[in-house]
Amino acid sequence: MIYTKLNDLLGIQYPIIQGGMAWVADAKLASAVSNAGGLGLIAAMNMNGQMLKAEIEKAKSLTDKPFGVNIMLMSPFAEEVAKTVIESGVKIVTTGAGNPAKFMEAWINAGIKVIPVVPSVTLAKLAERNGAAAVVAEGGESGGHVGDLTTMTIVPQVCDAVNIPVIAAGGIGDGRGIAAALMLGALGVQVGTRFLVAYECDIHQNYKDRVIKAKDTDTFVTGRRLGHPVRCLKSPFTRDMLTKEYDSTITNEQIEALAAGSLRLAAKEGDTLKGTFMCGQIAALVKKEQSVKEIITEMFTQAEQILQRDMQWVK
Ligand code: TUI
Repeated sequence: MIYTKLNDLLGIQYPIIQGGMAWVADAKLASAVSNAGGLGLIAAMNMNGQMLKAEIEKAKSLTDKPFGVNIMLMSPFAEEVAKTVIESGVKIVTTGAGNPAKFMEAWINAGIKVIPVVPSVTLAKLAERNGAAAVVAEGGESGGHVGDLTTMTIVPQVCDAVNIPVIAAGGIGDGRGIAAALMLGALGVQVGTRFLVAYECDIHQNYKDRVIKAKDTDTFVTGRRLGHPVRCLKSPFTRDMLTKEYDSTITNEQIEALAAGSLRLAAKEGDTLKGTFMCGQIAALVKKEQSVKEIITEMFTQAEQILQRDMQWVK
């Protein structure tokens, strides 16, 4: 059994949290992860306060285990959903795509454990200063909004810089990734891409098929010019987006307009022509659909085997 301080901090059986994937992570996926012994997260990304409240109530009806909410700070509803989590009695909040400083005092006063997802040491230190219970140090191998550092480099640096628990994210898709994250000093992992193909994940089948077929080099990062780089699967549409980013005759507004709605089109409609399928670099390790419980137990069984049996290299 792999047991760290994170198990106690979050009240979970396995030190794994599910990524707060925009347009993907709903009450059904979050409750399945929590029921399987990890920490499930509802992504507030595209929801207003009322929608999020309903999703939280749904999760409460599906699990009696701890679960949390991920707040995407670039969302137009960020202020609104920041209040909703307090009103709905959510106990754990993770944040992404920005600095949560202005919300933290209110969340902490409401008894919420705040876990910012950070792409740098600077933001990790700031989060700790502002009272974060832990941080997720996320490398650019992740799907979705990414920073510049890799998981291999950000995790040990954040571990050295803060005294709160560090959770590693980015490129972790099996037990080897968990074992490696622990070796780097993390006390747990956040996993997104592998859960995309869970039976309990209600994205379009085309999305799951594309993840399962993906090879090592099938993702890249678009949106750098717009200030919000997003790792996604290569497709004629996303390649066209990238080309346009290098075209100085096209304005940022025109590129934003092209991208608008494309995340929803991928997740909900499975639109392979106009959709942006966010996906991490680990997709090639994801070979089949499985239940959340199978995914988590398989990952931890493999990690335990590595840590207990295989780590005998020093003679
Ligand atoms: O947030 C994520 N991953 C996401 S959010 C998302 S939705 C979306 N994003 C961009 C465009 C359109 C839709 C999809 N994937 N991961 C955590 C993460 N946070 N990665 C990087 C950051 C980050 C970036 C800048 C955190 C803080 C930050 O601070 C800037 C500042 O304000 O100082």
